[in-house]
Amino acid sequence: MTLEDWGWSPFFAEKFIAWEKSGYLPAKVIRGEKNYFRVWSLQGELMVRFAGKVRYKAGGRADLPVVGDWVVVEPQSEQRGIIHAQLERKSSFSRNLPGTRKGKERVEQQVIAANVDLVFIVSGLDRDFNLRRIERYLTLVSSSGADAVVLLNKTDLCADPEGCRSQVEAISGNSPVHLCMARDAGQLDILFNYLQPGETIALLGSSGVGKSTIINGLLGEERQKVRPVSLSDGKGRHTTTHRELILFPDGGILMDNPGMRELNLWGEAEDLAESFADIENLAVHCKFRDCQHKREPGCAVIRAIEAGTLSSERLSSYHKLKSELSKLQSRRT
Ligand SMILES: Nc1nc2c(ncn2[C@@H]2O[C@H](COP(=O)(O)OP(=O)(O)O)[C@@H](O)[C@H]2O)c(=O)[nH]1
Ligand SMILES: [Mg+2]
Ligand SMILES: [Zn+2]
Repeated sequence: MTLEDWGWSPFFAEKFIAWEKSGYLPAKVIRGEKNYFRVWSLQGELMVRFAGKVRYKAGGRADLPVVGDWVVVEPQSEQRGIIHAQLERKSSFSRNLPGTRKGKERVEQQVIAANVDLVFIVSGLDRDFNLRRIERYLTLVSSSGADAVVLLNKTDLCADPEGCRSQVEAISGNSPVHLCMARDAGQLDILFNYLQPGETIALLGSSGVGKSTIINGLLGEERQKVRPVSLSDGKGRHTTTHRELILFPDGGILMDNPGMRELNLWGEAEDLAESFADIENLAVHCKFRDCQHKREPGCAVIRAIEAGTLSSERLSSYHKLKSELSKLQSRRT
């Protein structure tokens, strides 16, 4: 195994130069536990904690290491070490962890994962299927700088998978959409094309859509715990409790994720330009440059809805996500 297998590149090597003489090692955070991290380094796997000063220097939760980060580790024994610093991220994706403090609404960035190249947005073709949720995921991924691929799993539970696929294709822009049935590992072949040495693919989606089953199918072994079938229609149980990176023998890294109940966006209104490119392209033709596409005269977006080329549900979804992002922006400044 090499550092490159885990995604090491000149970008990180340059950040590590400052630490080269220290005798510390670069290490990849591959799993987050409650009080420590599991990292991979050229000395093998280590269990590490933060040095107090890392916690102290971090401006907030968003600056602390997460799965996918490269960190600077001082080995202390064969199995243990200490994190002294975290190398700058190439990319990361975040959500907003809303909460209140002293009765006031507050916003807080939670970095979910770092240095992800591609996201598989997994959706089940059973009761989970929901175009609006897929739009939310696509927007979250476009804020992160990673590319997205949509996987519609459990084709065996759906009467018209192709119909669902075309509905998703209408909202997914440049992101490819694939149908799959993870229960039958033979049906996952197309996904192997996405696995590239040193590149990280994160699987995101509600609990129970089949993320861990997909990973097991690709690996050809039952590595990730999967929810028992008898319970598979009950919502709210997370079998995967930890975010974790898995290295493929032939190259490529997959990240399994626990389901997230609340997926509040963290980003900027401009991020919708990618996930709602159809609406933003229409908006160029609106009569007013600051048209809100609500009821203004000469609105090209409303015209498209009247002509049946755009769905009104998609426009309301756009309004909803845009207002969520604008509110977030105003609270942050
Ligand atoms: N019918 C059907 N069930 C599936 C398929 N893929 C996964 N499942 C089942 O869905 C349940 C949840 O899968 P799991 O991988 O734990 O989902 P995760 O929470 O997204 O990781 C399990 O009972 C799987 O056996 C599929 O293609 N068809
Ligand atoms: Mg799982
Ligand atoms: Zn308009």
